[in-house]
Amino acid sequence: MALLTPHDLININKQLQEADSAVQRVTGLDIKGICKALYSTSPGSEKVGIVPVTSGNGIIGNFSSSLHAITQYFGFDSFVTDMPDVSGYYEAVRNGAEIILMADDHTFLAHNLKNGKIANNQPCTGMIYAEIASRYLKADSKDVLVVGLGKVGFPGAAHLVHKGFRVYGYDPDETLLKKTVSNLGIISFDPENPRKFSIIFEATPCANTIPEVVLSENCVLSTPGIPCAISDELRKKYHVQLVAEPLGIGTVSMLYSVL
Ligand code: NAI
Ligand code: 1J1
Ligand code: MG
Repeated sequence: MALLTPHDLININKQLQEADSAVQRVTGLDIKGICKALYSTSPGSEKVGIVPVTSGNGIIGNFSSSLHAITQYFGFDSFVTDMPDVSGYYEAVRNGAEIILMADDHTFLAHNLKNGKIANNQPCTGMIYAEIASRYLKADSKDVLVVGLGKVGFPGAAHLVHKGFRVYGYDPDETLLKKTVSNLGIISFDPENPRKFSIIFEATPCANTIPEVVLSENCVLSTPGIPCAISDELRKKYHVQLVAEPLGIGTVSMLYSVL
C-alpha cells in the first residue's frame, strides 16, 4: 500500500484545523460532530496508547508524534510508548492504555481493550470521507461520483449506497470495477461519456484523477488520497470545496468506531 512519508505529516495541527474548518463549511458539523453522527458514540476519558512499529519499512518519521497530536486535538488522553513493537505494547498496557493505536505497512488498527472492539484504518477512512461528502449542505442531488474502489474507496462507496445515494463508481482496474458494480449495485462511470457532479469522493494513490469535465462549480471533493486528486489550478477554477488531510480524520473515525 501507499505509505505516508514524514513530509505528508508536517504541521499536522494546522492541517487538522484547516480540515475541520472545511468540514464545517461543507456539512455544518465539525469532524467530531460527523463522528458522533456516524457511530453514535462519544468519548469519555479513554486513554490511548500509541505504539511505534519497526517491522517492514519501519518507523515513519512524524507518524507516532502525529497520532499523539491528533488524539490530543480530538480531546483524548494519549501517550507514545518509549519502546516499539511487543515491548511497546507491553509498556502501553502497563501504563494504563485503554485503546491501542499501532500500524505496520499493511494494517493500522485501533483496539479498545475494555470492550474488545477493533477498527481498521482503511474502512474507517472510507466511511468518514464518504459521510462528509454525503452531508454537503448545497448538494444539487443524491448523485455522487466515487473515484478509486480499493480498500478505502470500496467501504466508502458501500456506505453511500447504504445511505441511499445514487453512486457512480470508477476504477481503472476493470475486474475490480465490474465486481464492485455488481456487488454494490452502483453505476459504472464511463470517462468517455462524462457528466458533472456536485459531490465527489476520491480514494486513490494518484494525482490528477479527477478530470475537469466532472467538476461543477462549488462541488465538494472529499478525498483521503495522497497525493491530492486535483491540481490547485482546477480547484480554484471551479471553487472546489476540498476536504483532504493525511491521517487525522481517518484516525478519529477509528477511535469513535471502537468506543
Ligand atoms: P488501494 O490500492 O487499495 O486502492 C486504490 C485504488 O485506486 C485501486 O483500486 C486503483 O486501481 C485505483 N486507482 C488508481 N489510479 C486511479 C485513477 N486514475 N482513477 C481511479 N482509480 C484509480 O489503496 P487504498 O488503501 O484504498 O488507499 C487509497 C489512498 O488513500 C492511498 O493514497 C492511501 O495512502 C490513502 N490513505 C489515506 C488515509 C488518510 O487518512 N488520508 C488513510 C488511508 C489511506
Ligand atoms: C506505518 C504506517 C503505514 C500508512 C494511514 O510505527 C510506525 O511509525 C510505522 N510502522 C507506521 N500506514 O502510511 C497509512 C496509514 C495513511 N496511510
Ligand atoms: Mg485522514
